[in-house]
Amino acid sequence: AEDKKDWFVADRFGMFIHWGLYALGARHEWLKNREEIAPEDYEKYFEHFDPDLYDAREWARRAKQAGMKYAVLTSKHHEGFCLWDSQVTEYKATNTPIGRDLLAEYVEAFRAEGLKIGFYYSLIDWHHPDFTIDVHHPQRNHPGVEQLNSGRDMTRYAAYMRDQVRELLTNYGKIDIIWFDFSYPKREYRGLPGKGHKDWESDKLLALVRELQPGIMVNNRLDLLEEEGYLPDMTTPEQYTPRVAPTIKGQEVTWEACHTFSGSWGYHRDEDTWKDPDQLIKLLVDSVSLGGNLLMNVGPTGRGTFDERANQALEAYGEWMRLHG
Ligand code: JFZ
Repeated sequence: AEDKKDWFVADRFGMFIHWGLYALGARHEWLKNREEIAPEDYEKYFEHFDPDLYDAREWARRAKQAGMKYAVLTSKHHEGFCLWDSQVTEYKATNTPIGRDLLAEYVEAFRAEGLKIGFYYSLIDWHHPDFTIDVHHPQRNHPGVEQLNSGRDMTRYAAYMRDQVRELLTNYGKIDIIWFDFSYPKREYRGLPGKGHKDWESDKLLALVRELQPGIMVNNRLDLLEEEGYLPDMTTPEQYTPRVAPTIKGQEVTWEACHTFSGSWGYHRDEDTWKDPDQLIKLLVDSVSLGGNLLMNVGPTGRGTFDERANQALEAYGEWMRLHG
């Protein structure tokens, strides 16, 4: 029988794209956290976000020539900034100088090249006023952190996420993957709240996804518990490739490793850790030979282009794929 995973397992190779305001900082997508940047200082990236060279069709062509068959773009990363014209926030690309729904352009262009469409959506949000300040939040060391946290209400934030996911899975046609993301301590830590599936209301979020897009692939980062019988559509080892096929309760599972060209996911201009073509091709072969997928990340620049080093890496994949793919 045909399974909704068939295309995913057959396609094997996708492009991850981490793009947001952090591209302007050009030094890691976690810069707001790492440097504990105050909201008013981070605001400059919003005010100057103007990716004048963004051409989604060129991204799609480059992905396709590399042999990639699907893509996953950050609709919203931890910073909270939305690439689409969300009706439930002002913190979105349409309110920046570029003034366009950048996600819509991505969907159209990648679909036109015949690639499947995925959205990454962060459960973490360092901008939303109801998202409680925890140990990874940029304001964790604010002297008035307790006061800042009083009145914040994660149930309102969870409802906001459902509103956004409803937009994402209603307004852009058939979506093939939704890639949720969180990586937080679950329990209270240093007096700051922990976070887990109860805070995200992951069960409701998943039910909504299933209702809106019955055929979609959902990854495993909702903190839903495999011990309690939850089986994700795929598991997602990150920045490492398993040496044996991963299992849950003894069963082999559908899986996708994700890797970066250098180290960070967002554009990082000065990183010296770019992998060479041999390393990149090995990552693909290692995943595929163990029955897994590879989601290879590109972090476009603040002007909306792929860095020359990313283009070279993608071309190396393309050359190899044309001979061996
Ligand atoms: C997360 C993000 O924080 C990061 O910025 C990027 O988007 C990446 C793809 O995902 O980072 C994680 C998520 C999960 C784990 C580690 C880092 N994990 O499960 O070990």
